[in-house]
Amino acid sequence: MILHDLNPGMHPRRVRIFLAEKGMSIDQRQVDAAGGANATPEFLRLNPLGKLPVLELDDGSVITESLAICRYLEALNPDPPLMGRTPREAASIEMWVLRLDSELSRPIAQAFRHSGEFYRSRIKQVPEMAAWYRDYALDTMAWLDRELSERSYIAGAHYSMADIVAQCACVLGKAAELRIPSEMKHLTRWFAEVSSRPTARA
Ligand SMILES: N[C@@H](CCC(=O)N[C@@H](CS)C(=O)NCC(=O)O)C(=O)O
Repeated sequence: MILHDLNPGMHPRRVRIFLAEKGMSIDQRQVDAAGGANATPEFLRLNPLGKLPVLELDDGSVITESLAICRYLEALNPDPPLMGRTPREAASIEMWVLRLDSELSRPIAQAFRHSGEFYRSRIKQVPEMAAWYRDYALDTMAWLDRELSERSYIAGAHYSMADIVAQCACVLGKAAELRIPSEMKHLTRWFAEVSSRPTARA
């Protein structure tokens, strides 16, 4: 298997942390997206959307979408479980992953698209859009702060895929001029905790 990777990207980071938590190591190939390597015909054959990560299997087939890749890796390597130990736990983690993907990761990705250096020459950046999405993500953070006053991790007592999704979003937030406000004590405590895991820099 080969993981086609983009080191600074939020979605590829999800997969790298997931792999590290599983203790799995697979070949990784950096794609120079800043230099346009994800827009070449060769890369578009792997993923017509030109996005990373891409997992290329030994039979030449590919899986794209970070969450689908992690789902596949979880099935291959169930321990330690990151997507739930029971049907109830799995549903809860899935619920949080979907909530976080739409309510935190996407707004932060949009704030980054409209303010970050990487997209400056790629799209027409609208500063007001960046500000709007930052406010949206801040509302989500305030909600998460309340939720995390009741438990250690996003979906319960154990670190899970939901935490990986949220932590990768918060890492990208730093590059989009969006840091967790210090008055959000529970979210700040959670982010310090997940960031200190040995896998956080994967
Ligand atoms: N929904 C996809 C999103 C993938 C995505 O947006 N990847 C970004 C990096 S975080 C990318 O490849 N951007 C390159 C570009 O837009 O040129 C996933 O979860 O894998």
